[in-house]
This record gives sequence, structure tokens and C-alpha cells, in this order.
Amino acid sequence: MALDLTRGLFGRDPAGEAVGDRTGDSAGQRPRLPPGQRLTDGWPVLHYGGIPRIDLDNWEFKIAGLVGNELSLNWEQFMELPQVQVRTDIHCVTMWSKYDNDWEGVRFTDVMELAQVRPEAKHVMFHSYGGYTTNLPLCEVMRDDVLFVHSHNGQPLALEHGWPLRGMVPHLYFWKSAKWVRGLEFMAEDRAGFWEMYGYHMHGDPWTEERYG
Ligand SMILES: Nc1nc2c(c(=O)[nH]1)N[C@H]1C(S)=C(S)[C@@H](COP(=O)(O)O)O[C@H]1N2
Ligand SMILES: [Mo]
Repeated sequence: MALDLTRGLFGRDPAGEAVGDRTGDSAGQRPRLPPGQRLTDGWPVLHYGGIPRIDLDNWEFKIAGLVGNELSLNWEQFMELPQVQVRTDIHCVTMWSKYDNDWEGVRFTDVMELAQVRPEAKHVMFHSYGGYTTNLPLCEVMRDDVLFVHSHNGQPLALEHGWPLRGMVPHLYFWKSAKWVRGLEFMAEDRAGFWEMYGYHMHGDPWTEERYG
């Protein structure tokens, strides 16, 4: 297992900000910083195995499973889909959080529409170059801030952060945001992805600390 934790993991003490954010509690809102998390300024790199070699000329994004329209998009076709920008926080199960990430990419729901996902589909598996997978309930990804992103803070994604394209699901732990994504599989039943098979939670909500299943 190659987990690279060398970059800015516990970059600074977030206590002041965290306390400030928790004022939301009394109003019945969830705090911005989920329990057990610490803020980092850096952006740690975490993945299992090596960085897959990807060539944009051969890159393809495939959609399969419970869809009316199985499809395969090349890079040009994918980039022709409507582009949106969102700002989100990220929360890793290894306890770091990173606020205010500016992403650009394509909405999950726009990709879903192209594929004509069948009503029986209730879960989706993200598949990545290199073999990584992660499973999500469909209702968790049909949100306006769930994207496939190709840039972060105005720059193309770095290779180690998932270039050319990664999933970005801001309200769940970051292992649900697949790097180097190459396709989706729509499913009727839930099935464990890579980390989920090793005991990570099937759902992964940071605010209720769904770390392990
Ligand atoms: N393809 C792929 N995507 C992945 C992983 C991986 O091992 N392979 N690890 C996940 C985990 S556990 C985390 S915390 C985030 C880390 O993303 P980052 O390296 O950009 O911070 O990627 C997620 N996506
Ligand atoms: Mo992670």
C-alpha cells in the first residue's frame, strides 16, 4: 500500500476556526468542519498503487449498467458537455479537511442524462484507470455540486490528484471522489468498491463519522 502522507497533512491548528464554525450548531445547522477533522492548507496526496499512465488521445469515459444508452465519450466529447464551476470543502477519512476548493468540470447529473439511466438504478460505481472503484447511492450524487472535475483553483488537475478527470463528491469522505475516473456503472443493488471492500463505510458521511462499515 502506497499512501503518501508527506504533504502538509496537519498543516496548522484549526481550533479557532473550528470553534467559530460550530456556532452553527445552536441554530440546528451542522458545523462546517465535521467531527474529528483538522484543517490543512496543503493538499495531501493519497492513493493506492501507482499513478496510472493516461494518454488524452486514447482517454475514454464509458457508461454501462442500467442505462438506456451505453456510451463512450472521448476527451473532446466530454469537454463539450456544459462546464460549471463550484467551490467546495473536502474531508478525508484520514482526518484532514481543506476548505474553499474552486473546481471546474461537468455535473454528474448532466452525464447521467446523456446515458438515460433506468429507474431501477439505485447505486453507481465509479471506475478509475488503474482499477480503483468506489460505490455511491444514486441519490447522493444527483446534486448540483457533484461534478467530474478537470481543474482545481484555476489550474488543470495535477497528475497525482487525478488528471485528467476525477469525481468530486464534496459532502462525503474524499475516498468517494475517484481520481483518474474512466467510467460509471449504474446498478440496482449496492456493491462494495475498493476501500469499501477493505472495511470503509458504504456511505461515508463525514458529519456522522461513517468512516468504517
Ligand atoms: N483512482 C483512485 N482514486 C482515489 C483513490 C485511489 O486510491 N485511487 N484514493 C481515494 C482517497 S482514499 C482519497 S482520500 C482521495 C485523495 O485525493 P487527493 O490525493 O487528490 O487528495 O482520493 C480518492 N480517490
Ligand atoms: Mo482517503
